Amino acid sequence: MTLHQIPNTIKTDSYWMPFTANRQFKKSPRLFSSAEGMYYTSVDGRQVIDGSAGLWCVNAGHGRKQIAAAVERQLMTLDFAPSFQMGHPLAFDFAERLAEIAPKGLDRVFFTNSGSESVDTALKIALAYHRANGQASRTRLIGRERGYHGVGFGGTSVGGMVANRRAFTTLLPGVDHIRHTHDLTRNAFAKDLPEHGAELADDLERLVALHGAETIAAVIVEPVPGSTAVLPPPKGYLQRLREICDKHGILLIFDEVITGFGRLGTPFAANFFGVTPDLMTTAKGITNGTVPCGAVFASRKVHDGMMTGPENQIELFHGYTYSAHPVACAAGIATLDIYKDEGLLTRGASLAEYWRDALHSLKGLPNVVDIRNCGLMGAVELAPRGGAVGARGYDMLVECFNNGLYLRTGGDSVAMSPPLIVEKSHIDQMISILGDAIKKVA
Ligand code: PXG
Ligand code: PLP
Repeated sequence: MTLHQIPNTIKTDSYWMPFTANRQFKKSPRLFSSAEGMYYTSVDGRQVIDGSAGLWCVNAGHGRKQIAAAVERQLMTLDFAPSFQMGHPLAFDFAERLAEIAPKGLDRVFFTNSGSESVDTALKIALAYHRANGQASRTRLIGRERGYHGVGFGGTSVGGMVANRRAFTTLLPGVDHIRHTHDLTRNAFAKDLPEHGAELADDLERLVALHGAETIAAVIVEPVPGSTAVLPPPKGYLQRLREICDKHGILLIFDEVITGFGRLGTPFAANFFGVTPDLMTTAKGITNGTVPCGAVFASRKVHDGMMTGPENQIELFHGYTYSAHPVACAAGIATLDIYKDEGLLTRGASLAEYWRDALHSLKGLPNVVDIRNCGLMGAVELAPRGGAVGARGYDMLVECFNNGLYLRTGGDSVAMSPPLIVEKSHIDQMISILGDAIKKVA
């Protein structure tokens, strides 16, 4: 087989791939066939280091036998159980285990199957909570420019990545957005959190003045946006957002689908920033990426605020066939065991400085206009090639893959966030391949 050639037994026509340039991809597919620890193996037998923990989800590294064993056991014991007006013990155990590691006060857990479902669930809980508490006029949902909150209609509506919205026309009514915090003029090459921009949180005051606080249900932000290539919040920004929400009775939702489960060197970004939201959406690392699962963490205030009507009445008319799927719960509990035994929810803290310095060593290479880092998340932004936004980014993806590094690209930025089992030698390897690729695509 030549490089990346796929076995000719694989037909590529039927599979309509997500978030992929299908026709371009199928002319020269990039395929993985197995994975272990920090490495994928490509179908042509090469080791490719996983710079992005799969899609920011394989926090404990690949091929964890403990999770596989738990999944197999569960499938043989209780393959499925209904969770509407019925239950199974593992769901309660998993929720208790999650509550133990949750930011203080966020210990009520609603299960979903993905980040997108977690986001739509949290938005619906926010609306229902206000209605249950006599504030039915609070129907507006506020997102942020450049935000990514998955692909449901709710998440797409509050999301702020233009390409993800444009084709889908009007989306939800009554949604507005605060400004993003990306500011190359003032903050380029900032290490960790940028100095400038806390005042951008005041943009929420502008929307309050425009719409009236009594119409706003919730604000949703990623504490550190991931999909727009890692945009750490300016110092003090999230604190200020929390204060403004409190002042106006607006619920604050942190979308921690990426930042949850140790990516910043703390269990959640809420711990990292010392700011507690009212609702927190998670997925991905909750099962180490093995079995689809997500969870919304709610404060006692929100949860208890919904437990009001007659006891025989369903409090929240919402849920998924696969909410608290037994196999996902088994995988999740095994994952939490690994995180605990190996200290992975805080391990990133001991490597963050090394990660930061390694990334910033790329400053000065051709076309590098910004480097950003926070915990074990990092990004390098490249200037677009004249007239072809995204072309250089795509070339980076291909060049890195050809040379043994898998990473994510968005536009002309590359983003990396390795499994939390990463060693310094792995970081060196990633940065070396990345640096060579930057020079190559110059
Ligand atoms: N919220 C946030 C903050 C996310 O990052 C979702 C919601 C949606 O999760 P699901 O499980 O429905 O995909 C995400 C997902 C990338 C990339 O590399 C990011 C995500 C997914 C795939 C790729 O930018 N984030
Ligand atoms: N569509 C139909 C026809 C259904 O019956 C259901 C669930 O019963 C759904 C969609 C929702 O599926 P899920 O609960 O897996 O999200």
